Amino acid sequence: MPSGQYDFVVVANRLPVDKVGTTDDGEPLYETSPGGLVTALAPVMRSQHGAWVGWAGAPDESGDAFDSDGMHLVPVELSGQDVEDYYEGMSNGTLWPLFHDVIAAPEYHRHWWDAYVRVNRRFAEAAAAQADSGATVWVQDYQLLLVPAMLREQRPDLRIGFFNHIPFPGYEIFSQLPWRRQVIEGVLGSDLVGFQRRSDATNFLRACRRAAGATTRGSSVHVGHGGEGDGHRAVRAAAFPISIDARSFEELASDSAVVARAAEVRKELGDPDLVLLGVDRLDYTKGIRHRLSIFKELIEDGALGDKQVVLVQVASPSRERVKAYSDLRDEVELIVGRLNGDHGTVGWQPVHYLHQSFPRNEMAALYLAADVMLVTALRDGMNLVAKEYVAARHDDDGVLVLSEFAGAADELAQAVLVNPHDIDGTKAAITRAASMSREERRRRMRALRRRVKEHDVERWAQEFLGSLQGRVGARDGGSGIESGSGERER
Ligand code: GDG
Repeated sequence: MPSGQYDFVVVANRLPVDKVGTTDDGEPLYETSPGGLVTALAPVMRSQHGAWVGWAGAPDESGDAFDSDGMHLVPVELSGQDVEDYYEGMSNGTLWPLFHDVIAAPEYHRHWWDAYVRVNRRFAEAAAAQADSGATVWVQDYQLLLVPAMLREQRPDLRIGFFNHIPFPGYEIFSQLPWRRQVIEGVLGSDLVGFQRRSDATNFLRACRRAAGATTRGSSVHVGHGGEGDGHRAVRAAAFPISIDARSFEELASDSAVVARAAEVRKELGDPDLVLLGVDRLDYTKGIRHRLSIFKELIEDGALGDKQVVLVQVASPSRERVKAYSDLRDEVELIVGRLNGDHGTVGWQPVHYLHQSFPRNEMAALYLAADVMLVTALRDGMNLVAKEYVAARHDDDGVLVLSEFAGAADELAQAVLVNPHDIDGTKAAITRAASMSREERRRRMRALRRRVKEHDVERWAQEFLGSLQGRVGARDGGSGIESGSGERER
């Protein structure tokens, strides 16, 4: 059994860095890359001195493992064809839309699937080579659904956890996937499977019964047909809502330069009475089009009174080579152009659209400058932006308008919750947020901040890993509540 030297190995599609060039000595130059997963895991990795296995972000880039920011990083090479078929294709053209309730139509291509299997095996082999005997391996997200079983096959000594950052759909949707059984069996190579919401875990358990003919008991899935010690295992599926490094975000937003920048931002916007803010990757799941249409109606109705209002929409570039994303960009830019054209005046425009990525301190300044934060996702695993907004508001001010379809809605009950498909309801919610008394804003924000600060990313990781490590070698003791089986579809 080959074994490496790391007791804790994270396996994720991306390494937590981007190659931004080469030094004069020909050494690669890396920069920390943005994104939910990195934001969440980097602090945990640093404190545990583990290894991180992932793609460096550029095709055909081969390279040796290297250390960066206290982390041992192990690049997995992807060819241009792998990027097209495994990443842009199967991951972002099939699984992403399928798992987000088919907001965009998933495509099913056998050569994408073949590439997905091939690349997942590559990640599993790289992780197996890093992990010490009995190590804990934590596999991340929908690009690597097959890795747990591939890893277990090679290294039955490992503890394997899997965390799904995006929603897990209901079976009526999941069952579209031609490879549904293989995907479920891949994930079931884990000891523990984590989801953002309880409803995701419930959907997964049902898929285990229906697609793989497994028996479940409470939150456990029984794998294998033999008795105890005969290849029989219990896999647990449960919710572990991810969070942010709330303290460091609060500190950043308290920095006097950031506070001053927030005031400057409002000034640069023309000192409006009301600043609305949206911050998203430019993704069809985030409800940006719905938000813009709702904002347009609010302006046309005059529902916000005489207030001079601006909407700042940061739409950071994302997956631009996938057609649904380039189409979305065109649509959003058309809507913004029309809205500003129809309603702007010389010296004032209602929407400030920024198709750019900003440094973290600028994001914190934007959060501080916004009276109302709009998170109107149509489907979202968690949505870290909602939590960042709350963490940044050390002044106990600002109102969060939050879609009930974002995982964050399960925790952030004091936000103004909306169904973004309900145009009138969302308009009313924004109007209410805009006219909320200082006292109510403070009361709600304090409760939100308490929640986010107590349930930060460190706690998320501790709870997941604590639960995973507590389950080493566990065999099902039959202490569950309910059981289900025989639902298998042929
Ligand atoms: C997936 C799931 C889940 C965005 N633009 C800039 C920037 N960002 C940062 C935000 C935030 C992160 O990216 C986005 O996180 P989200 O959670 O909102 O969304 P996804 O990227 O879709 O993440 C999601 C997450 O995984 C974690 O499990 O919550 O549901 O879809 O941190 O601040 N950061 C900087 N500049 C930008 O322009 N610096």
